[in-house]
Amino acid sequence: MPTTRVHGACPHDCPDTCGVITEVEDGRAVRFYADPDHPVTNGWLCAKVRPYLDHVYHPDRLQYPLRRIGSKGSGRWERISWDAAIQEIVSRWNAVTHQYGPEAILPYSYSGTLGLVQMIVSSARFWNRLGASRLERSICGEAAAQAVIATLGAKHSPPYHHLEESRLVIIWGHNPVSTAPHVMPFLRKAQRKGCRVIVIDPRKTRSARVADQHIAPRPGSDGALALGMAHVMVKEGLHDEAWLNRHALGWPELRARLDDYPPVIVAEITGLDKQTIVDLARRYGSTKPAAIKFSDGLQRRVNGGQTSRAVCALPAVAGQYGVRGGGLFYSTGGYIPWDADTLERWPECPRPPGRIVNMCRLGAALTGEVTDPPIMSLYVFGANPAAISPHAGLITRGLQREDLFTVVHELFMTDTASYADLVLPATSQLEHADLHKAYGHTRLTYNHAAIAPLGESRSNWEVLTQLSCALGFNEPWLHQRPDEIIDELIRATARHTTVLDGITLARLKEGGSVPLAIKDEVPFSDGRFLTPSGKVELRSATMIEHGLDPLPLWQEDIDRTPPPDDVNEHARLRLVTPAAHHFVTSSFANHADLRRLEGAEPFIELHPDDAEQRHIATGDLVEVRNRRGACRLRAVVTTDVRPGVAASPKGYWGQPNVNWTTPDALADLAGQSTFHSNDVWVSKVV
Ligand SMILES: Nc1nc2c(c(=O)[nH]1)N[C@H]1C(S)=C(S)[C@@H](COP(=O)(O)OP(=O)(O)OC[C@H]3O[C@@H](n4cnc5c(=O)[nH]c(N)nc54)[C@H](O)[C@@H]3O)O[C@H]1N2
Ligand SMILES: Nc1nc2c(c(=O)[nH]1)N[C@H]1C(S)=C(S)[C@@H](COP(=O)(O)OP(=O)(O)OC[C@H]3O[C@@H](n4cnc5c(=O)[nH]c(N)nc54)[C@H](O)[C@@H]3O)O[C@H]1N2
Ligand code: SF4
Ligand SMILES: [Mo]
Repeated sequence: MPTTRVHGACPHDCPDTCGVITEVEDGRAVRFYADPDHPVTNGWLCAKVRPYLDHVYHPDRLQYPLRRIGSKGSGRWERISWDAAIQEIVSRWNAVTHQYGPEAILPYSYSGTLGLVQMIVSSARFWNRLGASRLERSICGEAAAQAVIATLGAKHSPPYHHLEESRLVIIWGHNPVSTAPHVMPFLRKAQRKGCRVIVIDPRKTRSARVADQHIAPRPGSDGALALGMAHVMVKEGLHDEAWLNRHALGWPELRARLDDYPPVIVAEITGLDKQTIVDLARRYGSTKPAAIKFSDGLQRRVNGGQTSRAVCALPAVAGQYGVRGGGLFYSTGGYIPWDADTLERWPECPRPPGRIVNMCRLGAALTGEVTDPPIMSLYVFGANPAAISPHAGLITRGLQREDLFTVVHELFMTDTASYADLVLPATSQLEHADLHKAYGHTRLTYNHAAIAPLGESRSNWEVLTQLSCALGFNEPWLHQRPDEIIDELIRATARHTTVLDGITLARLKEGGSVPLAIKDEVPFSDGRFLTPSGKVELRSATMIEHGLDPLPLWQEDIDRTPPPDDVNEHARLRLVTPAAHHFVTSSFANHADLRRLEGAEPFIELHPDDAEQRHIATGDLVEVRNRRGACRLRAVVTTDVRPGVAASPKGYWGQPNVNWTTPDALADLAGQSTFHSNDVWVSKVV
């Protein structure tokens, strides 16, 4: 039987965006593996995606549209046709629009796939034409992104392989072994050449285990740590005054601000030894090239914007921006600014951009915070908010509203889908075409559909084109095929950037990944930054516009929700809920094998001191709660977390999980989520 090899891209929310190959025999995918020619993927996939065919052919895949016949969440469904499903959506939406206007409809999508067509365009055009509410997409890393853009002008990171040339790498609030695995071979090579890797994280992560040093500050204290390091560097003359005078805006003011962060004070704030702080500063100030690598875990908290600003200032203080192997490794996501008009089509839409709803406050929005008009219909795709968005108990309450018409387009019967009125079956990455850029490297990868859609499943864009037909939206840009969209976006974007020079749809479709035409691999090596001043903006007018201090500073990271009435307020623990190793957010948590590897039951790590005070031992079932909600987890007693800090991976679903406790308060910047600013009370279930 002939075997076809089909090139594609891993669609999951991961900076590595691996190149993949699917082998198809007789219409069935039989083998799935890494593209050996992709220089970052380098022939291997992570533990999550290696068994991808189990995901594609999972027995629980939804195969046809379902309509609810019992009460919401009762799990009783009837099979209906696509025509009936589309007709029902259109008639319900017409009624909602007639009574409340189209802004009463809210699309909710995020990172089930990062594809250009199936996520980015599918989250924009159709909804703009409809005049629906817009979603503020701030659940993941907007505070860091806006901090980086305000300081440097763009999310332009050096490539991973430059880390090989670093002599010091500080991995700050980031866990690449799990979340960006293809960084690790480069780090290991650097370590073999004598580079020191330091991980700063309140818990001993997999990355901390393979580092040369692990520093565990109190959660939320990193802004003070960064400014304290700068304080020591200045005091000891380890900063680069000449570089700062030439390339930074606001250095004299920041320098004066650093007086507030002497090591004694920073030691108190961070819970670290004074000497640890001084040594870290000396090392960072005297080792070149020195890189700081951070991601988004650090900033998912109330002070996340200013914390990111403080970290972004350090490479300037050390004169390390524009240095090969030095600088800041955050994200390459800014290299392709997709042409906004082609993507969104606002100019051709009948209504101007309307109301925006912050995705981090979905529960509140569904239960009364958003009025005029209230949200009367929710359309979810590529997201699982009932399990993975903050204050999930409140979201669940919102989803139970009898007057809310909810459509969920999914591969699986997730916690969110289980409360829908209509569930629509979605294609997997092997069943649709798309284009993928990455946020960890600078290659574009075309994903060919390898197999026919399973059952009656349809891609996101296909469903939206069908809704366009049924609603009488005749604009050609709502009826293009994926390739036409990709082609048009590449051409339109190439008019205002040179990074797409020589890149065409045809070339992308040849298979494999195509590098962007980036002239200088070391961002900012010419000393020019993409900020309004052309300098590193240590003092930023943009921050003033956001209502923040124009200079980085540290403020206490507080969970403002009062404790439950019946607890000892001093017995609070700070719960961090980072990425699981074997899931991508809540995707894959329904795979028995991966779940077994992660821990068959959801668990919480507690320090022995905290466990003892609560008479908790490893294996005990504990209740984790606060005023927002509660969940039950298995205790794991370990010194991997600091005293006063608890940790539990995000992503488990099927029962109330950690997100029933996480806050829906917003951070200091960009409406960012604050999952980790979470105080909980933990007790043994007896
Ligand atoms: N395996 C796997 N990979 C993933 C994901 C996944 O769920 N699973 N998710 C993907 C997504 S959506 C994203 S955004 C990225 C995120 O990538 P990362 O940012 O690397 O992942 P997180 O685990 O969210 O956070 C990193 C670390 O921040 C630490 N942290 C929390 N608070 C603080 C603090 O106050 N100070 C310091 N110093 N550290 C702190 C946590 O303990 C955690 O170890 O990963 C992507 N990759
Ligand atoms: N406690 C805690 N919670 C967190 C975080 C944290 O650090 N702590 N991190 C947050 C972060 S960084 C992020 S990015 C969010 C991510 O949260 P989400 O974006 O909601 O991601 P997932 O939970 O993976 O849900 C994606 C869903 O999309 C479905 N899907 C996959 N492909 C497709 C497709 O092509 N079409 C359709 N229609 N569906 C598809 C999958 O089956 C899956 O159920 O989670 C956040 N939640
Ligand atoms: S999740 Fe990340 S590391 Fe794993 S295959 Fe996908 S892109 Fe590669
Ligand atoms: Mo994310």
